[in-house]
Amino acid sequence: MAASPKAGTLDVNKIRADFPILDVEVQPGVKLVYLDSGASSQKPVQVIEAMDRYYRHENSNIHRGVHTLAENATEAYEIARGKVAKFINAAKPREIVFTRNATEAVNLVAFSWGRANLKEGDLVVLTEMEHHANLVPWQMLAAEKGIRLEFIPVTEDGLLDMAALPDLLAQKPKLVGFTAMSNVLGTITPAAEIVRLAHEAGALALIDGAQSVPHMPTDVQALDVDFLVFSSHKMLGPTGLGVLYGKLALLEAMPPFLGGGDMIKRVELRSFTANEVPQKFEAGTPAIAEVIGLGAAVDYLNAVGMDAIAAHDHELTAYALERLEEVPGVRIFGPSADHKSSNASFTFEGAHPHDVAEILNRHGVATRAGHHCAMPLHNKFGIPSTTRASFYLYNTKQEIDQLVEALYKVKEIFG
Ligand code: 7TS
Repeated sequence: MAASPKAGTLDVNKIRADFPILDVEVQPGVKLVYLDSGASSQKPVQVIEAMDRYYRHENSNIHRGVHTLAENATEAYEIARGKVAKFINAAKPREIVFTRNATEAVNLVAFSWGRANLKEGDLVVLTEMEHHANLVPWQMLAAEKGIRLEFIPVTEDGLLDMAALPDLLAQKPKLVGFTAMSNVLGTITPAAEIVRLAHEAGALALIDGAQSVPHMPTDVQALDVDFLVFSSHKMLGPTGLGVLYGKLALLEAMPPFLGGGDMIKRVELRSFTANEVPQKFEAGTPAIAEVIGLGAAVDYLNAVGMDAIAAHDHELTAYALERLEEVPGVRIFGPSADHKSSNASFTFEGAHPHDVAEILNRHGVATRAGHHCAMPLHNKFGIPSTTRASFYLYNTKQEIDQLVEALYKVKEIFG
């Protein structure tokens, strides 16, 4: 297990030893430089082993059996819920609902809370830097219910234009939904301030924490946020699992989202009574092994320390910006290092972002090219796509140097 060093001084070598995949040679003699954690993080042995142990020794369906395995599996699942609750400082484990991913968690809010509480003409405020996950569900609801959508603009330097917020809030929105960290620009948005202003205007606040929760400490009570969504797979946990945090009173007042087993107390042929929160929102057999894996991921992140991880990821980002700026033809998107973390998206003059990523890959450097599920944001900057390098606790400055060296090879090819 990784040591618990002071903030900003991670023992990265020790951490790297916990991630078997980092030793993979992507081609003979070319070791992986994984700079795509913004899409999905790698997994430490502690997570892999927790899931392996579960399948070898505890595997059973939960909440339904009286036999020992079923009881053990149920207990392990609920212990993991408690760990996730504590990780974001939720007041109660019941405020944690497990979903398939962050995307499904936003859909749950839109189609449970939104359908029940919004009517034609009601306003939902989002931002221009949202991932499609916090955009399309609201567009679908807008088509269904006739609600209106407005957007906090993004400035040229990749910040939210907070000066535009008062006018939007004066229109009395019912909900303000925004990302706490942009998956393209890396921008860290002023989450606590936006939540406070939303509440003053009588709106609820939803934070998309898919990028922020893995990279910085999160305290839902200090934020006073109403809903927070995030994904296990971006924070060292397995895929197929997301989290919706909601204030208990809100979750209790919301109708179910998906219907079926586990989410009911009683069923008649033509009617049902919904179960208590959170089971009300966890229809069917959940991702049991994945929840247990996420519990192990949370243990790992806590052992390293979220303050230390935040400091490390920020330091790498600042270093990456500094190094990328040296490369002629590279244009970096997003704010200065003071306002961002964990990723750097860029274009390269004369080379398509996909070609850049492809040449980087030849040198073992895994990045991502495309619109990163934020097409409106790319449109805003007048570009169809970018190449994105993203960083996490196991990355090093030396890997960023390798990225930059490989970019000079791109330059040789494209002039
Ligand atoms: N919100 C943000 C800010 C994200 O970055 C992502 C995934 C999601 C929501 C959706 O998460 P999911 O687990 O439901 O898919 N972002 C990315 C990315 O930037 N590249 O691949 C996935």
